[in-house]
Amino acid sequence: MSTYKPDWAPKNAGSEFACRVMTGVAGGHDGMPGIITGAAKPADASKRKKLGVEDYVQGVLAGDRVVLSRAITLIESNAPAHMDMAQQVLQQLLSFAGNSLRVGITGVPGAGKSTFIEALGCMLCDSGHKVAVLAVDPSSSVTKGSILGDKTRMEKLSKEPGAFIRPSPSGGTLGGVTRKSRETLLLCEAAGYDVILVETVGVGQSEISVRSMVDFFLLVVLTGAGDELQGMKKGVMELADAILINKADGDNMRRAMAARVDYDRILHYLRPATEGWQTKAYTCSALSGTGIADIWFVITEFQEKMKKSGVFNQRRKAQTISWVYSMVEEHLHNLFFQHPNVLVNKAAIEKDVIEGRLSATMAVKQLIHAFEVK
Ligand SMILES: Nc1nc2c(ncn2[C@@H]2O[C@H](COP(=O)(O)OP(=O)(O)OP(=O)(O)O)[C@@H](O)[C@H]2O)c(=O)[nH]1
Ligand SMILES: [Mg+2]
Repeated sequence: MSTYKPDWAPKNAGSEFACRVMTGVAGGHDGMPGIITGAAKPADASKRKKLGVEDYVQGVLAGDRVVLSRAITLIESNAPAHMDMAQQVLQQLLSFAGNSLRVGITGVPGAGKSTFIEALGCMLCDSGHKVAVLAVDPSSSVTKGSILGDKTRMEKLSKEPGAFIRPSPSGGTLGGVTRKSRETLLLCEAAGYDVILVETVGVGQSEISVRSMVDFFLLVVLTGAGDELQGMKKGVMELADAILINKADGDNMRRAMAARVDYDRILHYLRPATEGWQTKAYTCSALSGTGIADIWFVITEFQEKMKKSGVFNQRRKAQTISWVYSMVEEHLHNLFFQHPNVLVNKAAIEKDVIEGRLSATMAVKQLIHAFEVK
């Protein structure tokens, strides 16, 4: 195995400088499928059996995690042939999807979302649930990172036989990531996962996107006290079905309790995210596990109440329909902005608008005309 010196090693350091950076583990580790790094390809990679639509469908329905992973990879592929096959697989699995509780989890970086998911996920696996963890992270396509890429943060959960963890797809646009995450969610449900946890980092658009694919939306916050409360966008709080003040432990305990009162006061004046449900603030320590069972109780109470009132199913139907139209919109948007006639005329029309020779409305007419002429 090759090694090299870390960046901070003295330039002329010899072998007496004991620190080396080793390449990562390539094979199966801790019961997880191997992650292929660099040249270290497992011998059977090229011989891996090609799966047909029926193999995918049966494998997913049987709860085979390897087939599920491969089905998700198919869903994530941008190659036209794969997309076609992925849709055939999805179509057959659709009637087996839907039987889960979908929970979205958002919050600023470092709020403790992953630690919380690990604690909650392990607790649920212990009580017989099958838990899938997904991520929506449009920024990862830029940074090439992934919010769930750091396996060490969910080390315990990844060892649970009842858990399935999938890092965020690198899909480019948020629309692409959203489609892949939604379809992945459906595949996980067909594979028998009855709790789906979707983590997203709090960067605006992705929160709205996750809200639109889950039943319950949880906002994880920290006690940065007053400033954070001031800076927090009202919009984000209005998306949440519960606000969870994490790191309520040690010296932070008292501040967390105070923050809870502050949040509750503000929530009282905001429009709740779900009709017939009052969003409230709670505290927990994802690290020690205090408060995890309580927030799960809140989530299941929500599920029970909303199913009874019909809001649960109504929301799911509305989410699916609005997903259809948002994909139509995205498609039309791309058709327009990639149309050669639009591309040719755009700059001149913009110039005329900026310099006051053309009204905005007339500009629209000209652009649409450019788009429509054959
Ligand atoms: N004291 C204390 N530390 C915590 C708690 N929960 C998480 N942490 C620590 O906070 C840091 C960030 O936790 P993560 O779970 O990675 O946070 P995250 O929100 O997933 O972060 P991103 O994925 O980067 O957005 C880690 O060092 C955790 O150990 C908690 O309840 N108490
Ligand atoms: Mg995280």
